[in-house]
Amino acid sequence: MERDELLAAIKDRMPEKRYIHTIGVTDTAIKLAKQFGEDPKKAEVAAILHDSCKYADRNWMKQIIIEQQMDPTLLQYHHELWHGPVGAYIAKTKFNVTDEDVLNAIRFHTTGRIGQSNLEKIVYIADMIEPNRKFPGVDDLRKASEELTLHDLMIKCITHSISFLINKYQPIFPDSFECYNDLLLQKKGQVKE
Ligand code: DGI
Ligand code: FE
Ligand code: FE
Repeated sequence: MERDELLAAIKDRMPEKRYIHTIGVTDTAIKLAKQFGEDPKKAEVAAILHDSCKYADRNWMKQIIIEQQMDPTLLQYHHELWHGPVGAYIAKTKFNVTDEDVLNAIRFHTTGRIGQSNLEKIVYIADMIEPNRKFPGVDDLRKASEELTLHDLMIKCITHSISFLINKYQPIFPDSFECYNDLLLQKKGQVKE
């Protein structure tokens, strides 16, 4: 499916504000993909579909997680974490997305994970820094997006997310910690000691 067709299909699944966020994420993801030498078409599809299940019924999502044998740990954590994995399932079954990298970018856009691809990083970052986002520190992240490597930018973004949750005494999903550790360990591997 093409951009306009996909956008029309997701528009009914969310309030206006979320649709505007989705367009912001899409444009930012395309820009980052071009900047970091990744496929802008893949970034576009993943970004358009990333929040398609943000407003899906909680019990229905729970059922999909169980039926599709997704990570059962998800059910122990906040239901906010379910719309990524369930969104990837809908991307595959309803929107006929077959590219595993695109599906993973949707699946892990909220938490990140160990061994993220560049496309996964791009969608995670675009979701945080798109122009409609307003939170303390977002301008610093936007500025960093013009200066840092994709790897260092991802470190900065996931550090911000984890710190934010820790400051609110929220549990952190294991994939997020694993993502953070993995990024830092990879970096350490590059440094000569
Ligand atoms: O869907 P968006 O709002 O565009 O952004 P998102 O998919 O990154 O979801 C953000 C929400 O998910 C936000 O309320 C924080 C929450 N979240 C992200 N990672 C974790 C988390 N909540 C918990 N409890 N644990 C996490 O690891
Ligand atoms: Fe999301
Ligand atoms: Fe989002």
